[in-house]
Amino acid sequence: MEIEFTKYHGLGNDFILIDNRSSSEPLVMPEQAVQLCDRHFGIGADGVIFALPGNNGSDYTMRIFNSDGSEPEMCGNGIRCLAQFLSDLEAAEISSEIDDIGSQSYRIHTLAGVITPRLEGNGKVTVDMGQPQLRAAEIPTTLAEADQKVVNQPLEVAGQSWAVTCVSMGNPHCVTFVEDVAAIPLEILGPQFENHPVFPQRTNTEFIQVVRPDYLKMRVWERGAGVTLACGTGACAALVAGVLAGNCDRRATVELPGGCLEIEWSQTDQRVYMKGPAERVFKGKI
Ligand code: ZDP
Repeated sequence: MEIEFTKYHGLGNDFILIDNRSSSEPLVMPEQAVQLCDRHFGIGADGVIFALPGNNGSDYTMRIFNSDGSEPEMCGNGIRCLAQFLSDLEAAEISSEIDDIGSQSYRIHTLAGVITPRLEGNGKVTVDMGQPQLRAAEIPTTLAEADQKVVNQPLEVAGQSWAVTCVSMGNPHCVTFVEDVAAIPLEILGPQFENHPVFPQRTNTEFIQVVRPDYLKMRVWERGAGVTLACGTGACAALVAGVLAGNCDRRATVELPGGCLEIEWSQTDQRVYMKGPAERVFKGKI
């Protein structure tokens, strides 16, 4: 069967998007997703994302397979790409007398609850990422008692003790503040954090340098995907961790290797808002 796909990226975190609106089961299996994500033997991507029909009043459902075939609960850069993809699909379907649809938002059902991306009309997408979850059992991690937060907790990795702060944005994140992110051997440490026995669902791993309280530099090792140029949920987790550890403001720019995201942890509703780009790259058929 021929399947159409469109390639998008958010700050170099790249995804294969599949129009799956006619079926509630993904058109591609996890093993096939691994092949498609391969940068030499496939299309090349950090993950495959499916736009499925909505349920319980949501407009659409998002599912995603990482490049190793595992299925994460959420994906921040991916949901910006999904919003842009849906808008492009809808624009192609309505006879286009209106070329500027302007601001547009979607209620997307994910394994991390309903997430609401809004297209700003300038190539940027703002996402209401919901409230972070901070209790150890919610991350999940065994680094503290089930109902306790994990803030600057010592964790032994590669013969060294790291002060880690854990945050769930629907998916697990382990955040470590360091003097100089460029000096971190990510390829060596990443897998050891990801697969550490204190993280039963494995973990995404972020190293953060506080340049100013409103400007963070981040490098990320993603669960199931390895080194990536950007991670939206990771940038949100980094800011939340920085606030918990007293290292940064509630609103900051997070600079990733692929570019910058604007993140705010709202005092009013305790939700995290992420703003950044989503770009279409090319279309094809599998
Ligand atoms: O939690 C995980 O297994 C991640 N690899 C999912 C993907 C996260 C992502 N990079 C993001 O931007 O949040 C897409």
